[in-house]
Amino acid sequence: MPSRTAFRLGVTVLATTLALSACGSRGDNTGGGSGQTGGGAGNKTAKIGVIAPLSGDLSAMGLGIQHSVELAVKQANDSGAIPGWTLEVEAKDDEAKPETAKNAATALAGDSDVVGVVGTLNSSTAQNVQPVLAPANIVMVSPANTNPSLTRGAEFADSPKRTYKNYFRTCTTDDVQGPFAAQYLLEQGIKTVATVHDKKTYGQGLVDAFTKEFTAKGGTVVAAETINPDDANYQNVLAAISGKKPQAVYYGGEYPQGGPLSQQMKAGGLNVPLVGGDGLYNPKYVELAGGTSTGDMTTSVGAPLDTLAKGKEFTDGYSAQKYDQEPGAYGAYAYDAANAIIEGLKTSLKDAESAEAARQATVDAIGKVDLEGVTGQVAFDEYGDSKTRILTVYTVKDGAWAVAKTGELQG
Ligand code: ABU
Repeated sequence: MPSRTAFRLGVTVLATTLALSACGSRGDNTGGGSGQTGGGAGNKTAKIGVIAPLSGDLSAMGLGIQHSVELAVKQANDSGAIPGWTLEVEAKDDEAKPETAKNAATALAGDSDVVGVVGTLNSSTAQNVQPVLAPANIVMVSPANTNPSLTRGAEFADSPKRTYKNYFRTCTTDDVQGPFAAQYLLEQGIKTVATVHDKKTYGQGLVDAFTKEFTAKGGTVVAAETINPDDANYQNVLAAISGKKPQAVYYGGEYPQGGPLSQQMKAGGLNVPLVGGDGLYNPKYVELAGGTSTGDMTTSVGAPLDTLAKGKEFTDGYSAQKYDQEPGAYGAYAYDAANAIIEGLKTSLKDAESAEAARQATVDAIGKVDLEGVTGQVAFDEYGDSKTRILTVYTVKDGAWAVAKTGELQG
């Protein structure tokens, strides 16, 4: 992950840019609204929508998604990637709420210039967006949804069935991520854990996947608890866990709750690592968890950017735009998602009269995309899942996330 300081501007600047974005100004690089980015390659317009949390406590991740799409679109326009067409980004703030996400999808589906959408961040919001974009034949490529049911249905383990033909994702899934974490903890000699999740689609699914592998390989779950994500105090849950003396707490959820949970664990005397998934992988986790978070762990999708062939090119390009937020865990995945759509548009817009007329052809084209992206190979299997399934374990060291191990799930 690039350094925090490289992308950080003051709160005043962020507030100002968010206010500007609410006006939907063109050519901006802020949270929300419509914007032409880059030189403009032609006189017909096609829009790539973004649906992500652009405000609220997950905006550190959501804005990284938006800006990474803006970067891909700018580069496509500057290079004249699609002759006769200029691409624009139409970003919608879903506030990490399923109902708001549904409204965002409805607005994008009603805009005849929209030909594809990058998003969402949350699996719970994706569940509301999929049924809106599918009948409109708008391709949806998520950089961050990791719940397996979104591509393979509720019976994904025993009887996978593709849910929506217009839905794809560039990240891997929690039925890979949870077991990867379970194997890593067992390798480290951690044989007893307590689990906690936030009752959301992602958190619950991740804990389920972790638990299945951890117990199958000889580990024991000594307590299984849940929190309410709107709560700030987790003492009741911690009281239920502490007496069971777990060697670690495995948390399914995101950093706004995971950070304080870690802080309260340690303050209450439960001095064991909190371990979680990609929803924790943000510098804000360490800020919220505080100085006692050293040794906490998370898995996140993909290999560290600075180890990837195109990682530096991406971070240099992103830094040059002076966006108000770093790319975060999903920036490179959003950039690859946008470029997958752009690759499809090279075929679908070629002889199209309008963006709307090219929607179905875009869905068809993206299923065949196979390109070398920042995160690795960008190509999709028969369910719309990424063919790239690499994960990395990070641990908190010296006040920041540090790489512990990169690899693929074994067995
Ligand atoms: N993948 C972690 C956060 C997003 C989600 O809900 O899937």
